[in-house]
Amino acid sequence: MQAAVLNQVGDSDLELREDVGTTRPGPDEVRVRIRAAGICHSDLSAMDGTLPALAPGIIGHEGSGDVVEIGAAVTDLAVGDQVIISFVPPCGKCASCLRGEANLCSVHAIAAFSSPRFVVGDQPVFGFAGCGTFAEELVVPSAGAVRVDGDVPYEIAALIGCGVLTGVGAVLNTAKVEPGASVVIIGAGGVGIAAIQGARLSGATQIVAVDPVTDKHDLARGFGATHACTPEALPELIEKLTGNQGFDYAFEVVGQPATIRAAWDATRRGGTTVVVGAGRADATVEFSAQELFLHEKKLLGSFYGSADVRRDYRRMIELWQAGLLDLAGMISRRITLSEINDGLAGIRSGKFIRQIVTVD
Ligand code: CXF
Ligand code: ZN
Repeated sequence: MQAAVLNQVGDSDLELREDVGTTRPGPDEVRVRIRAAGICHSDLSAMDGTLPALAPGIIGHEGSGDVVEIGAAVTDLAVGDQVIISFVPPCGKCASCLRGEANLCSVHAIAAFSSPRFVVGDQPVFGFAGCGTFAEELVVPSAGAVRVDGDVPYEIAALIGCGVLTGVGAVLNTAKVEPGASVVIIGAGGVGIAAIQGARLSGATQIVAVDPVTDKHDLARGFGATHACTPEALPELIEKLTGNQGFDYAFEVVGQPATIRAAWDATRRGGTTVVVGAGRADATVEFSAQELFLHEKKLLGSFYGSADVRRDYRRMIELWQAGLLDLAGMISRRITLSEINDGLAGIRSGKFIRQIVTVD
């Protein structure tokens, strides 16, 4: 089959190969035919070493498709089921799952680094984050393929698998933004736009989108931002909208020290800063010992929207069906697997928020 292979971390392009295969599904695994995959900024982060990825590897962690084979012990999925791929398959039994923090289940995430599920020739190849959706097929634990009931286009389902749930979940699950709140969102890519939509859903009355790419300002307004500005213009807007108090909530959706610090500085005393962006392991952010206690701000991390995919994929679909989430509007363009490098360039330049790789 066809798949886009990262030969070495640091490569700026993926190699499209025709000689890629999957392993046979183990007892608790399924093989999925991918029909749509979204390109997320984290795919670039896997390629440039910001996020841990093994090479050679198949990149892509947002996707939807059909189950084509099930392992002997799989009882809750059948061949023909439409599924969304999850990069955190909840094991259901570990301490995190039992405490209701399924997004923090690391059982399958750790295993993904020791069990390659692709082959190129006779070489084992890993899928990024245990997935590898830039391929015609992949094998994942059954908990990493969540059934979609009803009529949901593959591309809409794919978006829910990472960007939408990460952004909307950060607002609804992690921060629990309340009606009337003031919110600033730093970074208006796919996850940032999803967070803007989450803030609108929450009834926030001030939603400020911050992005250096001015083309994204009108786009952000279309999804519910009440104001949009460049990072340089943010201090002026903090003054104008909050009388220099700062916002109730600041979401950082970039993953860099400067933007994390900017989100913190844009948060009012007693307010909440939420770090959604996926940063480097060796990048550090400075806070003074005094400001941490004196301003009583809450600093929250948000991983995968603090979500439980078994509950929240359905919730996102229902919000979309009710017309409360605009997911089709998030799709900047559709490409094929053979155009993947152009798609990656489109994310690198900040030109597109989400592109869908369609696989027939
Ligand atoms: C990332 C987080 C690290 C694993 C891959 C997905 N989140 C959003 O893109
Ligand atoms: Zn992602």
